[in-house]
Amino acid sequence: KTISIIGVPTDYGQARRGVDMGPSAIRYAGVVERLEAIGHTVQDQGDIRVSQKLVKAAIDKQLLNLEEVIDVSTSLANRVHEVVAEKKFPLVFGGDHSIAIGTFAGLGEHYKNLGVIWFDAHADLNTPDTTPSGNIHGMPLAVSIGIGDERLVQIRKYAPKIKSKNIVIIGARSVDPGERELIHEQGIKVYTMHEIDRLGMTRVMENALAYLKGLAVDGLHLSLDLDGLDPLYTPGVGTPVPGGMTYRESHLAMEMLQESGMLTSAEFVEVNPILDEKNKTADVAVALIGSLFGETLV
Ligand code: DIR
Ligand code: MN
Ligand code: MN
Ligand code: MN
Repeated sequence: KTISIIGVPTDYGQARRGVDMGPSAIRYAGVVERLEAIGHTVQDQGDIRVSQKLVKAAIDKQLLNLEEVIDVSTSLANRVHEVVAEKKFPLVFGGDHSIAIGTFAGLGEHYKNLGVIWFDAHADLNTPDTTPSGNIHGMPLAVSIGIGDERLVQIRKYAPKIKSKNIVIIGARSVDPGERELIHEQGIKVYTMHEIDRLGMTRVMENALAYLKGLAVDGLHLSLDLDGLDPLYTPGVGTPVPGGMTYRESHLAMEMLQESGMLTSAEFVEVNPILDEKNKTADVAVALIGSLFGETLV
């Protein structure tokens, strides 16, 4: 299957400038060459057009840059929708994690029962009522299950985009009180760092994939926030949290996803080259993408 790369150079979902350069950093780290070297056909569609700020002052402090996020999410959703309709594999590069709102909006009409692996230090389940920051990158999972600002929830005019029980969060270690409530209320499956320590990544991934298989998912989306890894390996992120997944644990997770044969789309987000050390975080992203798409050592 042809891999179709879509860059989303936006930083509107959070407060630190530079994450809009993520797509360039990932391309510069050699992602196309890496995928072609293992025999994939890759079409780099370039970047979604992201406009300058549409609204000068914040209207709603619980939903910063709302108009801009709606604009970017709508364009991305339309592009992802087309790519899937063309039977290609969407590989999306952020940009901050608010872009997942658009990705799911584009995927949702194609899958009745999409499975989701959310690899992240955070749960991204805040709402305008629970957000501690007003940053929309902390809200994409809530929006995609139909909870939050109606204009975000209704992108492409349908909701919800995904089912709560089809979500598996892996690597969480910074969860806000409102998010914890939503996790319990919605029955969202979470493997925190504690479970990864106790069970090891092998069993976490075996359990996660068996769980999703048991739900008979008709597609599987990986949303990988680079802050899911320990900041030792991925320092170029806006909200680093210590105690994260190691380089090898993350690779193992990618390899097991590849072996499952279930993956139908993926996105890599929150690479911020301004905060990085010599493009280290983009290099890690590209190495993980290699494993995800079947690179082997021997
Ligand atoms: C925090 C941080 N939970 C918030 N979220 C982040 O602002 O809602 N998500 N960094 O990736
Ligand atoms: Mn995130
Ligand atoms: Mn359609
Ligand atoms: Mn995160």
